[in-house]
Amino acid sequence: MIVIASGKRYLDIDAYASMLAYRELLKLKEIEAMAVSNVPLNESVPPSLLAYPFKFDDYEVKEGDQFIVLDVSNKDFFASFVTLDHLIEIIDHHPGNEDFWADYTLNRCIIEPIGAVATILFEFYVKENLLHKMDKSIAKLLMAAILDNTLYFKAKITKDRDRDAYKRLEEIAGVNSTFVEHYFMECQDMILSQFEEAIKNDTKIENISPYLPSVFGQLILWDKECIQDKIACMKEILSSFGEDWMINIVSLKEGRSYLFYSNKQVKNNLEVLFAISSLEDFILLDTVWLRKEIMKKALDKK
Ligand SMILES: [Mn+2]
Repeated sequence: MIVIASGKRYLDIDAYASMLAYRELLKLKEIEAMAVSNVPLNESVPPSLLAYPFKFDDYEVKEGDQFIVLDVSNKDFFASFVTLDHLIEIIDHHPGNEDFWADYTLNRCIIEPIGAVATILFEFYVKENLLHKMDKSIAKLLMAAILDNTLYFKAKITKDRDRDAYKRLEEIAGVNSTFVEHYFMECQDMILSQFEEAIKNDTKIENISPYLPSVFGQLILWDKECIQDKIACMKEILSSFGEDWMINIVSLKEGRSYLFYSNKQVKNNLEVLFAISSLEDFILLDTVWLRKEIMKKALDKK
């Protein structure tokens, strides 16, 4: 049996959608395969997508099964049941492990900088000339994955291939532009319903640069307005991690990042880093910045 797998801690919509799309593609080619995971899904997979008629298989991995791994290429993070001896394929977009796999003989190993693995899966359907047979629900899952992993095409890793794939998937799914807001609002609702957990799960504590506090949180929202009455609560949660903190609130609808901070010292450092000054109790950036991009800017600053 061919088993399609992903990571070992949690799966996001890119892994989820790509695994199901790959299984369905193999089915169209009359190759039997199972999409298998034993870990939770994160808040990028909202209830309406889980209600689609495509789900993971209830399958127990057996001796001799072969593995295709998607959206992860660091072997230490592979699903626990994956064995390297029987690994046949890796499709990923996280850099860093290309050299390791260069020494392995796999049927296929694609690790490339692109917005989403879902885009690569879309391209597989095109290559196999089976796009006309793609189910509408699979198209919607892949669309959600591209939206999430490219942050609505605003993340710097986004390629034209992601935009092209999305456009063609939109036609197959037969949905209009409200899909975007609907998807991100549903993810936002999941974040709000477990607000403290969401902040804790996405806060990094690490000394990176004199320009940044060691506690650095991030929330990716559709509309920053939705946390207006939660700001005090958010500050309290972050203060529990340390005296100096900041949080990057991405507001996708506006295409901007809001930086909240613990005190004047942190504020001053951020104003120097971004060459900006603010009269508000936050710093408003004019585009979306991801935490990893802010970290890189701080590291590059002499
Ligand atoms: Mn991904």
